Amino acid sequence: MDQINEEIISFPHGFLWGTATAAHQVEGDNIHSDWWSWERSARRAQALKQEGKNAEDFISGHACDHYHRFEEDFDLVKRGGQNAHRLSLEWSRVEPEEGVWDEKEIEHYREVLEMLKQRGIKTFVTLWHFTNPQWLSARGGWLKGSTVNYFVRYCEKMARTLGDLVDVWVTLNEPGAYVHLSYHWGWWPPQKRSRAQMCLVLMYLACAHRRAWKTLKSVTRGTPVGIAQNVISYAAYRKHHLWDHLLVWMMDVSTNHLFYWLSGMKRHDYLGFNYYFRVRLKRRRGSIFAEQDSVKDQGREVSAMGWELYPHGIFDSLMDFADIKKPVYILENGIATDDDTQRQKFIIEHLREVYHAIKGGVDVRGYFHWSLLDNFEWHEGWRPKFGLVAVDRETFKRTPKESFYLFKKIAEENSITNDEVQSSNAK
Ligand code: IFM
Repeated sequence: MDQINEEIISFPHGFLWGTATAAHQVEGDNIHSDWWSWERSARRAQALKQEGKNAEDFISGHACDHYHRFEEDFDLVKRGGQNAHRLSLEWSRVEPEEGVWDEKEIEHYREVLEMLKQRGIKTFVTLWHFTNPQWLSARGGWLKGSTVNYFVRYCEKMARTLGDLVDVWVTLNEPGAYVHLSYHWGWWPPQKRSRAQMCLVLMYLACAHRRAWKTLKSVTRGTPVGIAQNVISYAAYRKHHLWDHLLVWMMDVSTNHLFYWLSGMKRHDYLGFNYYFRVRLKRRRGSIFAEQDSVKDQGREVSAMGWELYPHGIFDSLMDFADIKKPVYILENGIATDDDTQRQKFIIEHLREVYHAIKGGVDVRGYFHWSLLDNFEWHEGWRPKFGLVAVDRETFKRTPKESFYLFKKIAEENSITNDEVQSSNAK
């Protein structure tokens, strides 16, 4: 990698600039996935009714129709100066029934990846991004050890049929976030609320990654394999409160580091990070557990998700892993907002911090903004807008936002000018 130029914020030669998406959030009509059936379940409908919400706003439906419009979307990627793209394969499409491969869908993904290759765009392919085939959920999903075998079989099939078109494999997306949302807080299918089940699922996911790594390496030798790990920046609410600091340490270890320990650092060719926010922790009154400080009430800048914006957190998270001498990719970083000026500021401020981490010795090789398109944000539905490109919910027309052009300029120049930094400071 080249030297960093100190005068302007310029990134190493060969740096990858891209956007990330996930199949269920953009493709549309993933009728064989557990999310598809959950979105339509009586339990979900009842809960939304009680909250006074319109069920239609929480159904993925045709999503962004990316399944049919991927060519147009990849033209946008190219036009946007991006040289890499991260997408996910939908397991339930390629294996809609246990052991039955849908060759037409595999062919579809070949076309998708070829389309990127033809445009000279590097392909980062996620094998599992939260959704499971319905048949797998019916057998107990990730609470069952047999799921690990099914997952490895699926990975092997994908490696044999698509491996020649993949530059980087991402086995799992945010295993830590998934176990919390699906097995601890019970917000996502299968809506369990059990710490014991959460730990069990995390163990199986770690085992799945370890075995998938071996399999992928044996089929597609030179292709790097890793995960997309959700990293959170934690801070103690009270500066001199030992217990708050202990909680910060415990949360940091259990969410940011534990999965690497369980799966073994040797089984990660690179570190893939998804960074969004900071969490401030304090000890809950009369309990040994942590309570999250409510930032919204304290005038701090938050996104439409209620997440505290804290650009310096991406630097802290990167530096925390600086001793592990591996290539690093920021596989997701983005903001849900209706205010595109806020998004532009977010991009500049976070990239500045990434630059400082590179200067500090972290081998960051690429940055993927979440997301290319305004897409389906899981249980939050269609309200949060994460995209550099707006999508009309009726016509699916794509309209690039100002932030799309800002990102294009940065990607094409591989740097951020002082003017851009100044104008983001003024915002
Ligand atoms: O939309 C999600 C994505 O699927 C995983 N990482 C966080 C994003 C924003 O919530």
